[in-house]
Amino acid sequence: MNPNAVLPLDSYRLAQYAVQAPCYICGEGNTFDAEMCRHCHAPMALAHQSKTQKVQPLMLSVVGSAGAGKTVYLGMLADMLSRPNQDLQLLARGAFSITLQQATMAALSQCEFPAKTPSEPDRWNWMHYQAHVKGRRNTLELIMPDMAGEAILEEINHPHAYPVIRAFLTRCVGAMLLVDAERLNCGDQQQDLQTMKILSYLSELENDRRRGWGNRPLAVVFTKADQCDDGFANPEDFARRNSPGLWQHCRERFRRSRFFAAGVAGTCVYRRDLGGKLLTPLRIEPRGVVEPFLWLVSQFK
Ligand SMILES: Nc1nc2c(ncn2[C@@H]2O[C@H](COP(=O)(O)OP(=O)(O)OP(=O)(O)O)[C@@H](O)[C@H]2O)c(=O)[nH]1
Ligand SMILES: [Mg+2]
Ligand SMILES: [Zn+2]
Repeated sequence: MNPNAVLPLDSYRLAQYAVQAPCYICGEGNTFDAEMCRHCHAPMALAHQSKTQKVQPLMLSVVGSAGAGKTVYLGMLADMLSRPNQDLQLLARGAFSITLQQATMAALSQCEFPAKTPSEPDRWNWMHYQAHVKGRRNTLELIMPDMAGEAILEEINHPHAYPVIRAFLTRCVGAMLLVDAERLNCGDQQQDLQTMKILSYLSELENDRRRGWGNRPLAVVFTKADQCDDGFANPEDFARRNSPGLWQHCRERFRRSRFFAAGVAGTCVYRRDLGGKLLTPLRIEPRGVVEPFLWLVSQFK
């Protein structure tokens, strides 16, 4: 060993760990190199990206019970709006924002629906997009996660079970509430009750009348309307007849709510599979997908 050798000290590297990076969703501190927030599991890329931008991103949520069609809807919406020359064009920020679109379109192109969203928040897909709206000078920054319906209902039944859901829904400026029209049409009361639970949870999140959910825009979207044309004709009337609890809640507690109907698939058939019967879309015929989102975005001046 040479006693005169100069060894560089690496301990200065530890200094950067002393400065905490706040998570964009829950605000808690994390190390500068964390990939996901250790408190709520939201990607830390959201915090790093928003620090570099002048405009603060708007957070929009897509809520609904398990199997309501959130993943299919969001994946198709992202795909439709990523094409140029439209009233609203979305441009992904960060490769992670494209995963949901990629997985959904890959499944649909093979005549399959995408897999169920896992309940663990660290496995959710987050979408961070830059939105160019025709006739508008400034672009908008939007953040939308694809949350699992089971996790949403677990948080509602046991508040604080999923801190990321509570933190996100508290800070959101608007929401799309997806409701399974096919199940409602079959007289499934659970769908109505679960959506009423979601609305009650939202309205109790913030007491302030002006800032609370009663004053935030809410697009109620009847999904799978391709399976019951009734929904497309007049979504509000469909709500009044098939989901009276939801309709009443919206009228009384959500001043800025509007009803829509959407469908992604055309004809669907059941295919026998090892696990039993599997619903297979023979054709993809998106209808009414963009309208609720355009309305929601138009609510932010
Ligand atoms: N006919 C028809 N079926 C649909 C449509 N969208 C979804 N589905 C059916 O509904 C199922 C659930 O859709 P998802 O998008 O995975 O539902 P989700 O709300 O993300 O469910 P979780 O991930 O459990 O919260 C799909 O596997 C399809 O069988 C649609 O537009 N039309
Ligand atoms: Mg899903
Ligand atoms: Zn967090």
